Amino acid sequence: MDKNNEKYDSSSIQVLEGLEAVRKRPGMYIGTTGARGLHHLVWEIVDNAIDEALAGYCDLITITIGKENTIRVTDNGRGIPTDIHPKTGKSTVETVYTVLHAGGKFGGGGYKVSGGLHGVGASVVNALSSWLEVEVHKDGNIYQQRYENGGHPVSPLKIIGECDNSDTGTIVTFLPDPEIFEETTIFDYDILKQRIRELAFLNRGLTLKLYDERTDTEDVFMYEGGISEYVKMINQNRTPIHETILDINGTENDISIEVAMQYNESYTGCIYSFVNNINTPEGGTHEEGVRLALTRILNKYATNNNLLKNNDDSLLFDDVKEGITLIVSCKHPNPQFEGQTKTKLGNIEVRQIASKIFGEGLERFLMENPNQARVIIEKAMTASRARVAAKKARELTRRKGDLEITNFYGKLTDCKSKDPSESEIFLVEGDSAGGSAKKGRDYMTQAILPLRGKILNVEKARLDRALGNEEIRTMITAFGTGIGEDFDISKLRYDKIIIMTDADVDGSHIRILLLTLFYRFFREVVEKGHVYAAQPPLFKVVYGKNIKYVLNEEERDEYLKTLPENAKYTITRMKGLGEMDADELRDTTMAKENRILRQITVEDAISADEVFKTLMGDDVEPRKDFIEKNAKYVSNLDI
Ligand code: 28F
Repeated sequence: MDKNNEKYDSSSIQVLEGLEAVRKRPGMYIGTTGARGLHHLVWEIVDNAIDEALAGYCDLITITIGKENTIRVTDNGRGIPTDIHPKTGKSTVETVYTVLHAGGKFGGGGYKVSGGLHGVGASVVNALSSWLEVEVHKDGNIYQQRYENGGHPVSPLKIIGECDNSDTGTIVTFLPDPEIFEETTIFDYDILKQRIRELAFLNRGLTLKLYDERTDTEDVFMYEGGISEYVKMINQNRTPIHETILDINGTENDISIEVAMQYNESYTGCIYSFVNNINTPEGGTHEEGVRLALTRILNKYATNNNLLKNNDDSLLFDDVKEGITLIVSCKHPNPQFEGQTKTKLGNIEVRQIASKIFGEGLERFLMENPNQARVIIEKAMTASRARVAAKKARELTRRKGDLEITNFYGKLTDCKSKDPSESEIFLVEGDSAGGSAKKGRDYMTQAILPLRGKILNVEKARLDRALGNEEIRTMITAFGTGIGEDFDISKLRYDKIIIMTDADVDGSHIRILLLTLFYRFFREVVEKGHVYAAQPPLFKVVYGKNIKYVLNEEERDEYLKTLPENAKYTITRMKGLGEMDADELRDTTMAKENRILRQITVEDAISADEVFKTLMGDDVEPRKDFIEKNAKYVSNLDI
């Protein structure tokens, strides 16, 4: 590196304002004077050390929380220059710490890349501290200066000792002023730890240590793999669908782009972007460039390998996004931030640079790893098919106006009430159970929709085909919420959606399919607790005139214990829903007074989703294997 050519001289510092302004209106400089603002002080100092690391002179930064809630930050960089600054007539150290907006990023010179969204710098921290000390190790000397009561120097910068010539760096210690931070002056270890780990991911090879002298806790972070290790951590609780975490880097015109990504089995894409170590939740040109390239290159690869049948099949960003974990980190010498919260990168040149660097890297990866490429393309194509099917279902449900006339509700036997809060819909397996359910229902509040057992051979069907199935479409229409982008939970026509299926293989398949559908297209309905499983009883105990239905062996035995010793009773094992008559079905499973419903949780839906994917896989062997190995687990879903 030829960083010496870019050596600062002290004149690149501009003198702007006094520190008094900072103390008068701290919010203008650090946002709040609550816990957030307090922690912001740490980031201002750490950012300066990181700038020195980005310039290539520092590879170790330590942050220590003292017993009295002081903060000490050290780095092993070159040390802040100690020479006299021509404009201020004071040392550069004192200038940096007492002159507002002093720093490379405001002076035009300084660092190429500089972190810190606000970049207000060290002088603000000084202004808001009861005391602050800077120590610089440089040229064999140890320099020191102390400031008190909001940044007033106690004395000029002075030499307080000697050190080895090779020992260089900066040490800053400060105590936040309780008169400014009225809410709290106590540092939260986990807040610091979280961001420090993120900084370690974002700055490959940089070691960041965090110590807490209050509790004698420490954490050390260093990631040789940078953001690719970040992706690895995020995907830890998910199941990756291919082995390699792509790690693509490049630099053009001093703008560097780093992208790490890997797909997992989930349907939600997770894309994080950063500029100069700052999160950009609103995205911007760096993220746009990457999105464009991802869509373009996956389409190109799929087309070249004859994976797309016709043009209509082409993949949209929404398709290639499903299940992706992607981080893009851009380092830019002059970032322009836009948007509501100034967290969106605006520099237009970045879009093309990001797209080119990432696109080339991705294309190369696909060429070199055809097996992984296939898995990725297949995932996107499945998403694309589901999207098209959902669109069709949506279009059909949109024609709600003429529902009554065209018998659009199909086999639905609706309830009389139009008040969703008291209405329920039973999804019943099989026509014969459907018949009994219709007879046994409370016609005011209970709607019945029979689903034929064999409508879906789930093992062969795909989710998108299920959406095309007429009975499933009737169900979607009946819910009233719409699907996909039309989805609106406030339009749900029933407070309870009750799945009523047998505890056998067919029943289990229908349950898995329904839960998977709900999870993918009606997740909020599950999250808000509207989905239930009916629990038909397994035994009927008749004792004289008493008839008792019980769910399982355990309950049966419990009940039998309550009977007199030589009581004469009969136990009947109930077969299936289809074999119960209307009265039995009502008394045991449907009537609000007697029935026991099990509320379906998101976790249930996720497990179903996992099972579904395995059942749906193209390979028969792993599927068989799975069913055999997980028979017990699958039966847990047999609600
Ligand atoms: C614990 C916090 O603040 N580290 C820093 C340096 C190094 C240089 C520097 C800093 C020039 C224009 C200010 C040294 N030698 N850690 C830190 N390490 N500042 S802050 O230069 C001062 C800047 O504005 C430095 C040659 N060039 C730069």
